[in-house]
Amino acid sequence: EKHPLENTWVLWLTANVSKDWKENLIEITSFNTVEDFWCLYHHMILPSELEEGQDFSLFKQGVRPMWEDPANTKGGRLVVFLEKKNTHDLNRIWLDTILMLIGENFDNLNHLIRGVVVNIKPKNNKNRISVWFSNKNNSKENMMISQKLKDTVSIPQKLGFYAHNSHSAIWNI
Ligand code: M7G
Repeated sequence: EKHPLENTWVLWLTANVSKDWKENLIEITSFNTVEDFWCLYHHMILPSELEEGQDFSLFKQGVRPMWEDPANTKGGRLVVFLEKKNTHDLNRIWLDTILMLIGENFDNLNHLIRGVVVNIKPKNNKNRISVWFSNKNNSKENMMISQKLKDTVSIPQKLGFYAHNSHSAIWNI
């Protein structure tokens, strides 16, 4: 008997082939048990093996990994920026954040989380891992989730919280 997860999760790839960002989004697969997650994880390439301009996104079923999805229009994201050479933290934080999300490890606040994205940025930009939240104005709850993630996953970098499509942080931890 497999161990069911609370939610079904969908893996997306952003392929970086078309100029139209939305056309690059490809739904790869979904899972809803612990065993199926590990099976997928062991067959996936690591974030550090993606090409520049590509992203992985893991979102709850029913939410597309885009600002325009009705579940994201009020939302925001917690972002960790990683030096390109820091592939160890990139792969580690990606996996450990996924485990926190699919394991629903945020007490009674799990429903405020939509998913997680890893962006492999071109050129000299830093790579990024972002956790997407349902409402950017739930600052107290979003901060509690973010602090727990920072402590549990052990993220030494400063984290910033941003509205979608904005580059000025609302707060940092
Ligand atoms: P980004 O990866 O969030 O990073 O978006 P940056 O703006 O900090 O570099 C990079 C670009 O991809 C954006 O300027 C948009 O053109 C496009 N893009 C990214 N996202 C997540 C979306 C989205 O959700 N919707 C749309 N329409 N475009 C997006």
